[in-house]
Amino acid sequence: MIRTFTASLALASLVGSAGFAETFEVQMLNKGSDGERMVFEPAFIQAAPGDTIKFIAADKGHNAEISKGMLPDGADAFKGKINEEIEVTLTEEGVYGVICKPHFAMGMVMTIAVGDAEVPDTFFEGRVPPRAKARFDAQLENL
Ligand SMILES: [Cu+2]
Repeated sequence: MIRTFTASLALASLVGSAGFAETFEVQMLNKGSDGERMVFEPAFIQAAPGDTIKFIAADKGHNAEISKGMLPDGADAFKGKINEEIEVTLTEEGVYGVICKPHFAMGMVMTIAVGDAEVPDTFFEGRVPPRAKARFDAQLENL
């Protein structure tokens, strides 16, 4: 009896938290509303574990993928194809660095913070072009 009761409670809390999960939409654009070229908009999202991010191919020629190593331990990387609209649900707390592969050097990057996120020391360990680094730095100011 007790075990059954506990299981029902756990299920109820799962259903409850799923009910509050949010979906954020990110536009992949040749030109942002501030006039900047090759951008994800918004460029920074604060999400909660279990929230979904949907990348919209508003303009052609872009993709969304995790930059190598820029994700929390235990999280799954994702990699969209060019012009592909993808939806990813992020369950691990931490900082996720997303890039558009064709425009990485032009600084087409964005940051997603999930839960109580801190930037790990290893975040910039991989190859990050200067313009991408500058935008990441600005986005990380939000933390
Ligand atoms: Cu792009």
